[in-house]
Amino acid sequence: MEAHDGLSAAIAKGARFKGLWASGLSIACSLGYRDANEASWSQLVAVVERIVDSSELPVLVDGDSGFGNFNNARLVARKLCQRGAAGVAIQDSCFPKMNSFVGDRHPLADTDEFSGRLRAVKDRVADAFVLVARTEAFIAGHGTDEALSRAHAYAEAGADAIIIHSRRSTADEILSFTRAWQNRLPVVIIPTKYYRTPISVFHEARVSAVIWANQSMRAATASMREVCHRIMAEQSTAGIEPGIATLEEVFELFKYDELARAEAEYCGPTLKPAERIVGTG
Ligand code: SPV
Ligand code: MG
Repeated sequence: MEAHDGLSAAIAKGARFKGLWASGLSIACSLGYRDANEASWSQLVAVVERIVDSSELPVLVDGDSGFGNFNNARLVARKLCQRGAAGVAIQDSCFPKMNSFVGDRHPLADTDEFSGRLRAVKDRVADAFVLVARTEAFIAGHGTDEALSRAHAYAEAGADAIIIHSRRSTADEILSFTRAWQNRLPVVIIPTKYYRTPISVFHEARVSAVIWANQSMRAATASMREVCHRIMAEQSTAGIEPGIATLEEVFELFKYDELARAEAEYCGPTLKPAERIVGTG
């Protein structure tokens, strides 16, 4: 499940998702940027740290195209690894990338150059850190042959899994890829546009993981917009109160009760609150 901050990560965990996708699009939106490499790698790393901390789940990070060449890619991968991410996905786009659903200009990186980017990442991170190679071949308008030859090259370069992406409203490109790929490496998909395809079809195609890449961010956008417009129109929050999370729910999500218990344990029962703060006890 997509997460773009500590809150969305904690909510996804509460819904029993076992792993998170630190979505470039959703993180860019939450920071007020466009998904076109406007946010820096250090901003991404800072957000990922919050996602990791607040969920304690494995987090696969959308590393876009690696923020430049092999050197930028291995630097950001190492930083993500140090901050506790479980892996990174790097896509074969040129820098600056543009979101896969925007416009028709999605130039692909040279296959050998991109393979070098992957090898550089693999050589720089811990063995357990997962490297997912993502091909944008279909997004760039190529066919299954190009997607396959790239995926094979990325497998040779040391990728642990492949993301195959499509912007069609049906899964035909994805299924044509999985048929020919024969599961050489695990396949990960992002059915943002072909969401009508039942999950059983992906199981049959031996897809290993499905990323729901931006639905929390879009739900938040719709909800925040509605609430803001209604408060402005109604000049009151009475009407929207029943439809929004209570403060108690929010406090529960972030375990405020644990803080009270920790205070009792570590501050000592005899200390008055002011003494706890200045540490005179
Ligand atoms: C993201 O969530 O940022 C992704 C998926 O990369 S997509 O927006 O479909 O490119
Ligand atoms: Mg992205």
